[in-house]
Amino acid sequence: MKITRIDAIPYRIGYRKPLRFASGEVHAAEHVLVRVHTDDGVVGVADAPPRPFTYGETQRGLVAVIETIFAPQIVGLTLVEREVVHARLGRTVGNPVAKAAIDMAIWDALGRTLDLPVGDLLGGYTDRMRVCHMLGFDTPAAMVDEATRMRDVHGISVFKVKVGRHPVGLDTAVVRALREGLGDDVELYVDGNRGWTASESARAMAEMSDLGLTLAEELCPADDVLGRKWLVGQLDIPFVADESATTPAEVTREVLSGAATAISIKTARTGFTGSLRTHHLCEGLGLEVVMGNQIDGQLGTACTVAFGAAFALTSRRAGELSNFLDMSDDLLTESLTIADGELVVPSGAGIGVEIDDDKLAAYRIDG
Ligand code: MUC
Ligand code: MG
Repeated sequence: MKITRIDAIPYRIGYRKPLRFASGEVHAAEHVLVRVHTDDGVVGVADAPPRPFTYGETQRGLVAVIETIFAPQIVGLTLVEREVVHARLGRTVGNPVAKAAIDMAIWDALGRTLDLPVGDLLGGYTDRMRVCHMLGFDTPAAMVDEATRMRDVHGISVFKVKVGRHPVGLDTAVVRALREGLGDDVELYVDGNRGWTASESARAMAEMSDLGLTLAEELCPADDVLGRKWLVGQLDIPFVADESATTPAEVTREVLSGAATAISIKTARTGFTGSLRTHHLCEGLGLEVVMGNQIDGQLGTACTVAFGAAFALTSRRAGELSNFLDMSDDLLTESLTIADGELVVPSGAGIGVEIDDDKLAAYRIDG
């Protein structure tokens, strides 16, 4: 069970259509595949999707920090020394995605070594989650078309709508069109990625007050301390902290300061070990939780659903599990399938998925 090597392999897979939101846009999955090797010949894998517009990590930066800073501190430890790994990686303040991928690849290797799924090791609550699809910026007609296709083809009935544009009417028109086009049976919520001010957010939420929204996420920056508190205090639905609450300490600060009333857990940035801590904190504080999407491919989505299905609190709401459908291809030997609005946790050992060597060879960009 001793870790002998960690690989960081950059790869690129194009998107069929870009995903646009208030803080950036993604045209291709330019991610890093992390592999943890052990002296038993086991290989654990996880995906590291850099989000430069949010956390400052880049694909080249991920490879460099894993190879030169993190791997040398981890090689030689065993798979069960996960708290030692957590403490060593935690000396570095930033680089959440690099740390998360190493952590999850270690859990994958542990699950493979023990021949058990990581979801069972983590909590084993259920084997599936309802799926929420995230809709990026477009015209009202195009976004209604996409949501309708997701509902008709995959049975998805929960949608997170990206907002935060100017004028705010661009986005409120989309949400209204979605409600009118899809009817009252679908669940709709909004995510602003900090694009609006507190007062713009308040105006937009007032304009949409008849549309039955269930959550509002990061509409304005948490650093607008008093404005955000003023906004959150007047809403009658939970306000989700996503990029403002990426660690248990940030969750505590944001919630106690009135900047949020619900939390997005993303395994892509807290791995399994950090997500466990955030989950337990949210449970103790009585906060609602959403399993969020860092614009993950299938490997990242398999991690999200494995963690989300492991607990009652994280599996209660639909998880954001479908945006890999926009990718032109993926790395797995067997594709994840969303049917009847649900994604079942892959049942194999570890994260439960296998990397297709030919696909990796075709898409890796390190020569
Ligand atoms: C989200 O929930 O914000 C967009 C940027 C990012 O880092 O994650 C996505 C989705
Ligand atoms: Mg978000």
